[in-house]
Amino acid sequence: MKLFVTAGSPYARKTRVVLAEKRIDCEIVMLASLADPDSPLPAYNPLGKVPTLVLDDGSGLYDSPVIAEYLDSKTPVAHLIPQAHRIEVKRWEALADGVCDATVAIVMEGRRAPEKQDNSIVERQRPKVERGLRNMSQDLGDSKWCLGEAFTLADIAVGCALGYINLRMPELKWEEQYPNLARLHNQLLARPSFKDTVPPG
Ligand SMILES: N[C@@H](CCC(=O)N[C@@H](CS)C(=O)NCC(=O)O)C(=O)O
Repeated sequence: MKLFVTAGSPYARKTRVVLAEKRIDCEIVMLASLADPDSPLPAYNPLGKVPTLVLDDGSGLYDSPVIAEYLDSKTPVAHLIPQAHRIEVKRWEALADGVCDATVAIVMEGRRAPEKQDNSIVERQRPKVERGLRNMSQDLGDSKWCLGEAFTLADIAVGCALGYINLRMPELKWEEQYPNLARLHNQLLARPSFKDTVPPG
């Protein structure tokens, strides 16, 4: 198997963390740019996005929730989507990924030429990030992990979203507002799977 990623993608980071937690061997192909006209991605994923997992039979698998679930089903080591809590875990993942989607939209708008930027996009996306963080904090409460005592894909998805916000919107200073999310993030950063995949500044 090989996994196409970029260093900054929070969705790709989620799948890299899953690989590490599950101790699954996989070649990581780090792409420098997603705009390369000779990108290898469309051969495996018509959407041309990372992450894309290429299976041993040459077929492509995407997107990150599908890859994470596939990898989790491959080995019983460190079960990350407990069957009894599957929908709960997927709901956390959808929230975390949605926060990343809104953050990506803000970043992309900021990269357009100043005269082409549309502030209404930022105004629509920013509350999604803010409400998402508030919701994560409320649902986490005083629990050790998102689902209580068990470390799951929910924690991985939330940790990747928090790391991405730190990279792209450091002005949000969510750690001050939500100390329980900061505690969760620090717990995650103590794990090699997270430490080894911190997006470059
Ligand atoms: N929902 C997808 C989102 C993947 C995604 O949007 N990846 C971005 C990088 S952060 C990408 O590849 N963008 C390139 C493009 O849209 O052409 C997932 O969870 O895998």
